[in-house]
Amino acid sequence: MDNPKRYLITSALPYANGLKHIGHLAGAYIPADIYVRYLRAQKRDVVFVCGSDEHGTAIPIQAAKEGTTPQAIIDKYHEAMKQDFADLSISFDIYHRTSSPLHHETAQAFFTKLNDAGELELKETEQYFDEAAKTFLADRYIKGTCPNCGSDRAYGDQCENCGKALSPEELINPISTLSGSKPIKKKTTHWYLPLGKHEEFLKKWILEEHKNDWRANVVGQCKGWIEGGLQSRAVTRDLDWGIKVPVQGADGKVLYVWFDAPIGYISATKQWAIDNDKDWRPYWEDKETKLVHFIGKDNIVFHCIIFPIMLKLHGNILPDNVPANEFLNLEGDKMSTSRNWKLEMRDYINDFVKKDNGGGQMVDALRYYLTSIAPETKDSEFTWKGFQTAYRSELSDVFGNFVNRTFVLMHKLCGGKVPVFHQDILDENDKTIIAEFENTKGSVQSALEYYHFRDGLFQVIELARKGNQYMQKKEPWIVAKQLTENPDAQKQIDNCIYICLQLCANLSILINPFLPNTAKKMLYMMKVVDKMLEWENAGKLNLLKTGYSLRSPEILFRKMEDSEIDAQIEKLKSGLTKETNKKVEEIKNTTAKSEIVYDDFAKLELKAGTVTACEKVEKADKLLKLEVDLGAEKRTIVSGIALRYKPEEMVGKQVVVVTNLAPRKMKGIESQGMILTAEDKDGTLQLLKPENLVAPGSNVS
Ligand code: B3M
Ligand code: ZN
Repeated sequence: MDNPKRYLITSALPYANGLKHIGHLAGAYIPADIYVRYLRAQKRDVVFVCGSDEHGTAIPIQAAKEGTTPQAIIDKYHEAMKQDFADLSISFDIYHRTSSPLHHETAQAFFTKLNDAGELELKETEQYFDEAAKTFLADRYIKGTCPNCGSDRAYGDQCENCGKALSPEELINPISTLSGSKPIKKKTTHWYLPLGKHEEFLKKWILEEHKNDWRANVVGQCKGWIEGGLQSRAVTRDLDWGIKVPVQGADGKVLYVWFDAPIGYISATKQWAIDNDKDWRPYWEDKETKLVHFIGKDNIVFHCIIFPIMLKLHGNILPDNVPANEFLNLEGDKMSTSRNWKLEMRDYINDFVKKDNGGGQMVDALRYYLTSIAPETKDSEFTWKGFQTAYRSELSDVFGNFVNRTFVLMHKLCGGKVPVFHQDILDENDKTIIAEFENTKGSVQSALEYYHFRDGLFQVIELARKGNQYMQKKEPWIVAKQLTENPDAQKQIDNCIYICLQLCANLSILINPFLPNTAKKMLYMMKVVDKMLEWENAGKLNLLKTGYSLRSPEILFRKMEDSEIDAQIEKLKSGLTKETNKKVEEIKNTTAKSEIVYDDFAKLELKAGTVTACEKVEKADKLLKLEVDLGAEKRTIVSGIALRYKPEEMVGKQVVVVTNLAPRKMKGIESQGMILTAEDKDGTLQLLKPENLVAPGSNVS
């Protein structure tokens, strides 16, 4: 789709049943984030949604394993995953959750619309039942041998080994994962989505219209499905964890997790719209929206066959592309949770990112390596040595080195300022490298438009490499020794440094979607604002103005020691990763912010105020709307304290308000400040207030 009006970008909703590993990160999150950052730099209208998938048998199974409730499991992992993504600079516009009331309503309404339109079939069948556990066995409650690949890690919905989607009836030697017993068959009634009815639509839409612009692996899988004959799929389950089937008499039945989860993209968009006072509808209803789903290959059938049928029946737009990735292996083997052969995002964050002091260079190091080995067309492999090599020989020696040399020489040979540009003495080397600015912009752009992220990244590194070669040819440090005998010497130095500086500015724009923290650091060195990173600036030769003084170079990529890498290999081999609960606890405690100086603190304006009126905010369980008297003025503030305080108990209380926070709309109400609270370990809130009453408007410091 050329020039769409707006973009809606989704990353697969991870199950809230455990921490996620770097395979997930490489498959569905980093590529989406690169694409979104690129679109934002182009000033396109784009919304990037994700959230936790909190239903399905995976959740109660994990709860049983940990001896707790499904609710406790989703609360714990939702927060932890959200933090992991934030720590790795994945810039969702919203990270929602499917347990939210808004999602339940949305999914139920979706089901009802399809059911009322006669698009679902109600069928009575015999299904596997566990007599000991007194439950029907769906999805992960039943396992057996895969009829496709023979693996014994096949579940009632999908084979873990080959990824094939299955139904329990297809399993060879099925057993209950709840009790380990052999199940019996029992009658039950369910709603089915007849996929077969939509075969012609799918053939035309995927195998004809998208056969060239979708990835070959995606079209290939879809072809296999369509040609294999599309069976009706049950969209409900006999379970007590999930979204209730909104039909009278359907007690004990919930929506199938793969029916509700993709609808989670829609409810996330709705919540984003509420929070930002926008309209969600055009993103799902207007044909000029480009919808792109980023997923791993095991989710292809759901995103390319089942969900599109649902969307079509419901009157929504269809995805324009589904750039699914293959799998990422680790040090010669498949990643596996049960064998503890994996690198969780959190482990990387703890071992590398935390030691970074907030600069994000190790975040970018991981983003770099995972993009450079992205399994775009076939499975690929993460190795620690490969990580180290890519880091040293590409990021540090090529990119970091070019930027560093340029800044050092600019300080040494041009007085720390952007030199004059002398058009009259440009030589072939100058002209060639200048032409590369435009060329690289074009090639990175087309790589990104076609979801070739590794290629796009290589183009950027290639440009930095050319920058190094250019500098090597020009040797300004040698020319500097000829200042007396060569009348053009200073001019030549100026031109070289001028071009290299503009190249640095270009590199920051081009690298920004991939390595946003590096781009930020470069902005700081160049003393320019975020606006320079807008894509339209790429290719320009005058981004930094003559005479402008720039900062000293910062180290973009620190040294990486062999010992750090050896320690990781050792840790992986000995299975020494810390137990999950400890990690989650750490995440909670150490969302600790990095150190700030007094000036940072002094930016906050804090005042004591008295609440003069208070009411509940409609359709928001947690929010209260307060009127606060701050002496010279009154402010409206929306605060998430409704579960702890009743509106009537708030009136007359004093509170501490952050008064210079930019106003923010919540549920359509503009909140003009924030109230400070203290939160206990168990989540109980307390207001922070002066010990004795003070005059409204008193400064707090
Ligand atoms: N939670 C499966 C997975 O994490 C599933 C994705 C849902 S996307 C709507 O692989
Ligand atoms: Zn299989």
